[in-house]
Amino acid sequence: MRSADSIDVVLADPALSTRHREVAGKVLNSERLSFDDGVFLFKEGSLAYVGALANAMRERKHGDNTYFNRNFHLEPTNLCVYDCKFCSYSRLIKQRNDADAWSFSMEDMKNIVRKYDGQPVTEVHIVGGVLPQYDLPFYLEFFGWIKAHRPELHIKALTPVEYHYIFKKAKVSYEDGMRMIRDAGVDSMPGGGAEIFDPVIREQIAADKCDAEQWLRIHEIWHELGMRSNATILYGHIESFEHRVDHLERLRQLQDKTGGFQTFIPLKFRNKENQMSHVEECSTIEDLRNYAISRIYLDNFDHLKTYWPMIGRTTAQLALSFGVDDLDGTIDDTTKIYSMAGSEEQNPALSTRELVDMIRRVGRKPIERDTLYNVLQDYSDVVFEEDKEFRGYFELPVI
Ligand code: V47
Ligand code: SF4
Repeated sequence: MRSADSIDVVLADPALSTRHREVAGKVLNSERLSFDDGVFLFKEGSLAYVGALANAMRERKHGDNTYFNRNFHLEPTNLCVYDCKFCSYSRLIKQRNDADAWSFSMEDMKNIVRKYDGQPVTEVHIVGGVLPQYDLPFYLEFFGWIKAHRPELHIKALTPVEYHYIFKKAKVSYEDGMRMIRDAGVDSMPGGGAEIFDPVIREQIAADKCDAEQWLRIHEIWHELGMRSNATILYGHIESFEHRVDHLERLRQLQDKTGGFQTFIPLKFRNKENQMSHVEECSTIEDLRNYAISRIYLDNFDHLKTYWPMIGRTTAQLALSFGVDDLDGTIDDTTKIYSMAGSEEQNPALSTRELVDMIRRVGRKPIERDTLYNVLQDYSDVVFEEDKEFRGYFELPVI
């Protein structure tokens, strides 16, 4: 159902309150929602209601375009000096599971990059645990090596959590450190480490790493250098709806100031192999509501991404009708953080054909992008070799 039809159905409900109509009117007239509107949506917005509004906004911004890229992930280590309660890499969890610990050497990391020589990937996503040996000189050397080895490969690397740690250790300011990282070849920053900005909740789940102000400041400096980054939220654990809106509000304010964020990625809390296993995971309905309200509230973010290995392919497809316009990537993966935490996909890798197929099956238009959202290829009319003999199912074009 297209957005115009679904909104008509929702607004035709005579039981819809005046407040629901007022908030819907704001969204449909491209007016900004207040903090209270955001909380209202979380508390009183049914899936159909927030979904119809988010879909309208998604289609206003992107039509049916659904973006993906071809990337690989590199995690230097799954050991960490920090002790985030939700994380299977935390030092306390790792002491119990020494057998599956790894820490790659410089040469190991170069070999992982070399493995993709000649393959059509456009991005390497580098993020992992925090350890003293992965310091500023180590990363400057590694980034410089990647750029010399494969200059066109986009390096999306490290979060304010790592940067805060390595700059402090090297005794350099955030400003100088970010300039050094940029000059060494880092092209953009992924969105991790944001978790929940509220200090009380952050203290309980991610006590000792960089705080909200430091996370936001590092992104701000990066944007001031003319660079782009992403943002995330870790939701569905012990936070309240007010905490979620507070998180979105802080991001929206920084985006007003710098315009440097490209995409927002809600990350669903998973409860395996961590110190929060007693906390129940939220439902798929809550996942979709959270995507939708994020889309509606973050009016100054161009893109909303679902990270399919974490949420699973089916929910990722559903999310494309609840505000999401980006499916991340083919993600040939050495990543373990999500599979250990109980994500839907244990060996996350999808071919381009499979990703394109996932998007087409729900009636959207697959567009391959680079990390900065330049369009590389529109797959609307592309017929893959494997599909030539195959006729007769769902939205795949009849050949
Ligand atoms: O910050 C750790 C999360 C994040 C769990 O920018 C968990 O394109 C859920 O930020 N349950 C890192 N989440 C990953 C990340 C990311 C992923 C994909 C794309 C991009 C991008 C960024 O992973 C951490 C943390 O919030 N995480 N443990 C867990 N148990
Ligand atoms: Fe370390 Fe990041 Fe895990 Fe926290 S979330 S323990 S900083 S790897």
